Amino acid sequence: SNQNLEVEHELETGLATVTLAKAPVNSLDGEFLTSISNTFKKLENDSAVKGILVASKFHGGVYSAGLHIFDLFNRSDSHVSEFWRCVQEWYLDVFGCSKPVVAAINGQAPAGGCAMALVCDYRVMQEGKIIGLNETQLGITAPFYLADLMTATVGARKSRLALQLGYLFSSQEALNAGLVDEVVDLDSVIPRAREQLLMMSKVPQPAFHITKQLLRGETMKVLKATREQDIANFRSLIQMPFVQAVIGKYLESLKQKKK
Ligand code: CO8
Repeated sequence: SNQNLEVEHELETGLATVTLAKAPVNSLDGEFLTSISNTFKKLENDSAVKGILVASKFHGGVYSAGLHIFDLFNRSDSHVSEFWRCVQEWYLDVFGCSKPVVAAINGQAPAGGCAMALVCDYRVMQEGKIIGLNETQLGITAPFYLADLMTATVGARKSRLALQLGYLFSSQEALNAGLVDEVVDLDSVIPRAREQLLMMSKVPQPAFHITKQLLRGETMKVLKATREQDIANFRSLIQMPFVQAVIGKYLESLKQKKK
């Protein structure tokens, strides 16, 4: 554990809780993504761990505000490339985790925050929050491994509309679309997520692991084979002056909101 990430182990059940604790909004910069990756690598290899719950320290506030936008604004090609490599690594380690993983979405979950929830096996969300892949609103796009996951989760038609518009769902809309599995009041988010995780952890684990691998292996294989191309695609989009201008405006609007 480091100060941005708390990991607790329940000895009797084998459940681990990963708490995202990077103030103020769990924005995912390269270092934070890497510490999440490394934590998942350890949990994957620890045979005492039977399941992983992912929650935010900012209970009732923000689950994760997504990628750290400052890593996308006015940065060198090499910075953007290395940052995107961390995003890929994070995806491979969390999406690729063979153990049951449940998201306790106890706050807002735009963009990468939604991605953090989508890579899990089950999602319990707090009522009255927002979730979605709003990338196009920032002038960028969700990579194929995230867009495909959205489609696999909510179906082709809803995914197409949501990705094109960069639509943010309310908790209730997310439930109706199947983007999350349950919507509950704040105090029930973590207990319900834990109950579901406990149930998943009791499925005979080799069967669980193989099934997860069966469902996710193809995406993993394609991403592993196309990492450099994916980085080059993202970098060339992000470095367009027009896109930089959109991101700059978006950062301005985040600041304006305060006044
Ligand atoms: N990165 C960096 N800083 C951020 C981010 C962010 N994503 N979001 C918020 N902050 C900062 C704010 O600027 C503010 O800073 P300061 O206090 O210095 O002014 C502070 O965090 C608190 O933010 P708010 O005052 O806005 O807090 P609220 O509780 O009112 O709102 C929200 C929280 C709803 C999360 C709101 O901040 C928000 O909408 N943020 C932007 C969310 C967003 O659009 N993120 C997109 C990032 S791009 C992305 O994630 C692409 C993913 C691609 C796929 C990756 C996986 C494969």
